[in-house]
Amino acid sequence: MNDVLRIAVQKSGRLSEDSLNLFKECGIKFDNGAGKLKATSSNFPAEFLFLRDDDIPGYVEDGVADMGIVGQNVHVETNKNVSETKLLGFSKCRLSIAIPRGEVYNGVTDLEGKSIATSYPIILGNFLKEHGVTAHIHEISGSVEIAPSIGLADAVCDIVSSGGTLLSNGLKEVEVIFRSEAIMISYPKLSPEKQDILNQILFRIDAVQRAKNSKYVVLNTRNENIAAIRALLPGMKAPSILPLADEGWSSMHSVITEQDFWQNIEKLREAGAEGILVMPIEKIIY
Ligand code: PRT
Ligand code: ZN
Repeated sequence: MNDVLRIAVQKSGRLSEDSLNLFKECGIKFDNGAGKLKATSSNFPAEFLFLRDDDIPGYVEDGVADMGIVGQNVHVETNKNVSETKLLGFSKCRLSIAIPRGEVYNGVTDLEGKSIATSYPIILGNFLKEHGVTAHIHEISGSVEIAPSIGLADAVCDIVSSGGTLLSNGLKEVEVIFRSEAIMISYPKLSPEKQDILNQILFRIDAVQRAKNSKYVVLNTRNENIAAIRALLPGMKAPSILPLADEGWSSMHSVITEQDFWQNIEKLREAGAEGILVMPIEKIIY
């Protein structure tokens, strides 16, 4: 039987779109039509399971799924025995403690003896323990932010992204206790065949991620400026330099990170670069 890697992704929620795009950008095709619980790729040895994010670490620990994508918050909170394979850079958020806006806060010791509502009792418990604070953790599964206004708790510990939800519930963020992004987790005892398929996916993800951070830059300049411009274009190896039809002019081609490009754009122009074109790159393979 040919091996197929079983990949668990969130069925619908904040991780879904970026998780599915990641595989699509890697050229792995599959049909994730509405309501589907499972899909098989038509061009890669992979099968997708669409699940609730909280269930994914358990499936991966048991080997029902070989690999999965969840937030680090869910990975750490569920505390399953899985391998941490790769951070993916999307679904960034933080887990924070917040208190009613009108209250004074001088530091963690102010939480002593208070009750804190959260869906993350493990991460919160670890934080309080580390700081030697004893508080009552009130575990609830949703709508955590309304807990103080209905008298259920003195404070909350919840996921924050823009901060809008806290604000609209009259709360202020006082401690960031954990920072999270999407992480790829995998079954620790994959067969060599499945590990090989996973490695192929990781290779493709690296190529896509590298490309996302880079731009292909083409510019024209007088030949006497080439050395100065070259010093501003780190490139993958060295820039390609091609003569233009106009005597004494060349075009220079290079790949640079988007950040380097913006940092150097003024210097490039001062050094004599003209007609600068900046193009997206789809994949970079070293
Ligand atoms: O149905 P299922 O169980 O699969 O999904 P879910 O409802 O448990 O999770 P979902 O889809 O809301 O989030 C999935 C993951 O996305 C989380 O585990 C985090 O890792 C990450 N993430 C990123 C977030 C947010 N940003 C986020 N803003 N998860 C939740 N929120 C919520 C937060 O709980 C709060 O209610 O958004 C609100 C705060 O947002 P702001 O922008 O108002 O601060
Ligand atoms: Zn969930």
